[in-house]
Amino acid sequence: TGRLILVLGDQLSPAAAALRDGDPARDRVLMAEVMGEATYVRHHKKKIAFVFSAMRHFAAELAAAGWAVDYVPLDDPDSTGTLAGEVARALDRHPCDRVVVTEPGEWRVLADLAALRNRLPVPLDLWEDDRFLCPRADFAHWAAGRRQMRMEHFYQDMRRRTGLLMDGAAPAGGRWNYDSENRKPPRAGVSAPGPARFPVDATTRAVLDLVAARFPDHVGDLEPFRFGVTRAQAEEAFDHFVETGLARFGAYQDAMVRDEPFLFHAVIAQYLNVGLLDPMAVCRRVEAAWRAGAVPLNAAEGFIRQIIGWREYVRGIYWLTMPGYIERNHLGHTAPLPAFYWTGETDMACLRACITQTLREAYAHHIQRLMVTGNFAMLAGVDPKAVHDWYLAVYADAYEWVELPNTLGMSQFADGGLLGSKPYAAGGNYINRMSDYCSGCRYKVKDKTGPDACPFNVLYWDFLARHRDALGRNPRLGPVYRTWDRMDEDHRQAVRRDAGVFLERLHGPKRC
Ligand code: FAD
Ligand code: DLZ
Ligand code: SF4
Repeated sequence: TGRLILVLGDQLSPAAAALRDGDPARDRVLMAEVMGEATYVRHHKKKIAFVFSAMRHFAAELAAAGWAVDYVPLDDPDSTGTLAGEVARALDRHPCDRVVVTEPGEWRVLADLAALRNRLPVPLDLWEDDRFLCPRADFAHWAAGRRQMRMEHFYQDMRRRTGLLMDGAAPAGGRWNYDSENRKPPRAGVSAPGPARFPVDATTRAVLDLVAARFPDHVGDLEPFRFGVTRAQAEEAFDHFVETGLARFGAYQDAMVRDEPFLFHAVIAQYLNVGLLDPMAVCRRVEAAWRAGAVPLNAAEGFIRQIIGWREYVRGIYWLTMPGYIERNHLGHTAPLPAFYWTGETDMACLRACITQTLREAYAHHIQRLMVTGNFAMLAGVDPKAVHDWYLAVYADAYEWVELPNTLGMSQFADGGLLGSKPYAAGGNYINRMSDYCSGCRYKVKDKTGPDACPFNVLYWDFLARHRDALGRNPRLGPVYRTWDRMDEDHRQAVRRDAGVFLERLHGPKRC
């Protein structure tokens, strides 16, 4: 009677293991839009629309390729609302020998499927997701016995393993990492090509209407909707980036420019994470562009490092440490997330710009996520779980396996340094150096204390002083603490007083 192949919303690739192994003449595919997945956080409306439309287009492609596809739309009146419930219900409709699934990307869904396994009349097989370049077992092996895990070491191993940007046993150009060339501040008037934009077809139109009707209380602007929703469109979007953005990707990787939300970034994580692009294929293409002389090495290396380095590294950490990781709160932060994270209504221009663009586009680039919204939440002592819920909800590319280590570990230091060696904390100077936000702000970035001082300036030093027990022995913070200690006592008191007043206004009394 064949098998039932469950294809999840982020497994939209014929190369996903369970599908690759299937036989259209014998097996049946199940795909289901379910309220459970659409509401486990208040996902951005654009994110839900992107996932549903990409699912519907992929189902149509599978059907055209000869598969029997059982597609359960969100408004199916008999839907159970959960993936597990839909598998059980599909088996009633179509008896099968076994259920097969490519391993889900999130621990939560894996636990649901493991529980379902005990209730089903037929076996349920989970296939390793080999769309990733470093299998979970290999990461565990790499991590075992290391006193400290560091991305840079992992990345060098991945370069050797994949052969990307290698000349024999040596890294292309003689160095592994060209990050020091990737910190150009924004030039005045720099204008970027922006990502490829796609028209809304009838399938997407129906999804947009569904999302508008069913998720009115979710965050973000649903329209204009410009994401690609098929493999062909995702590839077109990536080609567009290689041709128009990649050459300057490296140099301006850390820069932030008002009214340029995408700058020279690829804006492809949403495609990679649902399976519409393949990580190894995009890296090969970028290496080829460098070898053909079309882009500089610092751009190609910087891009490839994000994919075979950071992306694989955070996934390895996620599976190595879950389910405990999500509970970590090394700095003991308990404050609520400020309400302006959901509206953008704040007079801090950098936060206003990053949050407003996030609500509009379901996108912000890495430095905006890390050094503006993430940095502020950490300096303000926000509960890392609340920060995690926000990042998981607001970005079109957000899935827990990649979002959680980036948020909890990299941006909030809630894992105490497992993922990165020191907190990414910074005052206004950093934001001023890397962006043009401060010139349009009511605060003065040069003021260190007083009514007009940039809040990042007082919060930064207050954070370090508050957490001296947890951070004071970190060798990478030694020079910073020495600078604090050398400051005049009156100044230090003024900083702490101003920070206290600011935090009390932000969170209410007794929250800091
Ligand atoms: P580019 O800057 O063009 O980079 C190219 C690709 O490299 C990305 O598409 C992505 O696949 C990969 N990449 C880059 N940095 C990272 C990283 N740190 N971790 C993993 N992959 C990386 N990325 C997600 O895919 N989903 C998330 O939910 C997510 N949440 C984040 C939360 C925080 C607090 C931070 C600091 C970062 C987060 N990132 C996340 C990483 C990164 O910000 C995004 O991958 C990137 O901004 C996506 O935009 P892009 O495609 O234009 O990336
Ligand atoms: C993100 C998402 C959303 C919004 N909706 C669905 C859905 O209705 N059906 C589905 O199969 N998958 C959806 N997804 C993706 C899942 O949440 C994803 O498979 C898990 O988070 C595991 O990574
Ligand atoms: Fe942000 Fe401070 Fe600059 Fe204002 S002055 S934009 S709050 S860094």
